[in-house]
Amino acid sequence: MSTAPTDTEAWRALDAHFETLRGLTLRALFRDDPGRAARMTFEVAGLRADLSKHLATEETVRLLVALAQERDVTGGFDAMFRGDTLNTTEGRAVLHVALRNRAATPVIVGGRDVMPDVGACLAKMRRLVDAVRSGAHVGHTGRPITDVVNLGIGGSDLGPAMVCEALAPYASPSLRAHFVSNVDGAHLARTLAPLDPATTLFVVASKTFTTVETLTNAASARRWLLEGLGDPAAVGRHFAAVSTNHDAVRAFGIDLANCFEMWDWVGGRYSLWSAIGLPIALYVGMDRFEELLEGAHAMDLHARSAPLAQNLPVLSALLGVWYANFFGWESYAVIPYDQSLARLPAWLQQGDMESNGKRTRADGDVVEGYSTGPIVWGEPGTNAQHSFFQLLHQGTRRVPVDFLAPVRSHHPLPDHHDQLLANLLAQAEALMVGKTEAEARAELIASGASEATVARLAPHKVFEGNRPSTTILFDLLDPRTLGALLAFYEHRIFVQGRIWGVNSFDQWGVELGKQLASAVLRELRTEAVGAHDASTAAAIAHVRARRGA
Ligand code: G6Q
Repeated sequence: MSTAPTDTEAWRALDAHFETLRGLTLRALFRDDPGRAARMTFEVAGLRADLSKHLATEETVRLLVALAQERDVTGGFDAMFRGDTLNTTEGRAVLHVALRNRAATPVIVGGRDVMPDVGACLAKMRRLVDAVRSGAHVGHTGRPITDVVNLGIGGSDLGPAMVCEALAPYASPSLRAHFVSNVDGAHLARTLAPLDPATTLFVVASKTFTTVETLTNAASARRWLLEGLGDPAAVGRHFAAVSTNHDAVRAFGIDLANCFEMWDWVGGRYSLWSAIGLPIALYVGMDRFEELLEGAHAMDLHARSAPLAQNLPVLSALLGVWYANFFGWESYAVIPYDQSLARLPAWLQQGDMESNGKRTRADGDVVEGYSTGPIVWGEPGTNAQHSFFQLLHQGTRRVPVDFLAPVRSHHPLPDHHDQLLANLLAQAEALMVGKTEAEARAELIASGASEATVARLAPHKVFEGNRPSTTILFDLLDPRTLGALLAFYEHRIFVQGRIWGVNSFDQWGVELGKQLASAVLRELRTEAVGAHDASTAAAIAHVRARRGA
């Protein structure tokens, strides 16, 4: 979608509409409209998403949907699902949805249906997964595999790591999953310290197989394995790879029989549904992995076919645009009341900020007069309540929140889950209704405070309220539900990118980091001198001198 969204009629109407809403309160919206909660709650693919606690009237929603129409969000979904080259700067289709196309209807890229390749890759994954989990695939010394270590970074790490943690209740008790991403040697060394090379399987996950962090970790992992087992032939039974770059995989010494296919039409941050999900499948089994795909597919069907005004990812995305662009709010918090979703904010941070953190539009023009992707952050509740919720309740900044929780727990210890849910529901309500000065005074008086204490403390106990949130509840965090939840966020990102007119599928800012480090690395290791500012040059000289010392 080219052109600026600010040039649309709907944007101008939203600007004018925003002015009419000054003084709007959520308390009043609920008081005046008994049907609001029911009307703005959506049940999709096992998720129950309540969008009623948002600063939006029916007219706001109507205008936001008109914006989605003007930006042709439906056409965007059609183009994505059809395999059009949406990633224009890299000349690629964007087809993570094909990876979970459980109907296997043809998806044509470059004149060729990609679905047989997707199916073949899943079948190959199943063979290795079943063999490892059944004990048929043993290590070099004949012992079964007990530990899988994924070596990958960014999109080749965050998704699988997050999903493995989330689906731990479904894991085999005899197989552990570990994730090493950072080139900081501590990450690999600490992970390997308690492991036995004879029972460890490494998965080198790198779409390009050129990422220095991953290749450095893989080389050290291979050394560790060979030191432990003493035979170069051991690599064959202890290393698998996921990559588009088969030559580099072979050159590393990994048998192509253990190399799993990736395609350039899958972006790294959208790749957990591909063989990048191999550690997930090893950890929870191939059937569970396919259930994850099915959940995502259910959300795909909804995103593609539900009318815009009933479309959950579309509406959630539009509310995000409403806050980012009309209220000028810069961040967005995601708070899972579920410890096993602890890594969800990190995964979403990459998905959202790497996709929509852009200041050049897809048509090549610089974004002017509006902001694009917000800052995404979060931590699990209730922990977050004891750290940054102060700012959410009483800070000068406004941060819309997504609250997430399962109604039932995999760990039903007496009291725990009721407390968890009660906290979530109370927090969402408190953010919305706040506490007036009169209410704060009344509370203090009821507690027996003196007149002077009431006067002194009441202003500090005022909560402005009117702070919006979405609450997403689901029955249990199972693979299907998780798949639907993650696909919901992916589509939300897509819709926002479409509104803002950016290419959500390239990442030149990440590429820059890869180039910059290599020049400095050369200078740290040799006498080479590069052209740097005085501060960087001094830091390089300091490191060289200290290391020399
Ligand atoms: C994701 C990004 C980035 C990428 C990593 C790892 O969309 O492109 O996070 O996933 O840089 O890349 P490789 O998989 O090629 O090692």
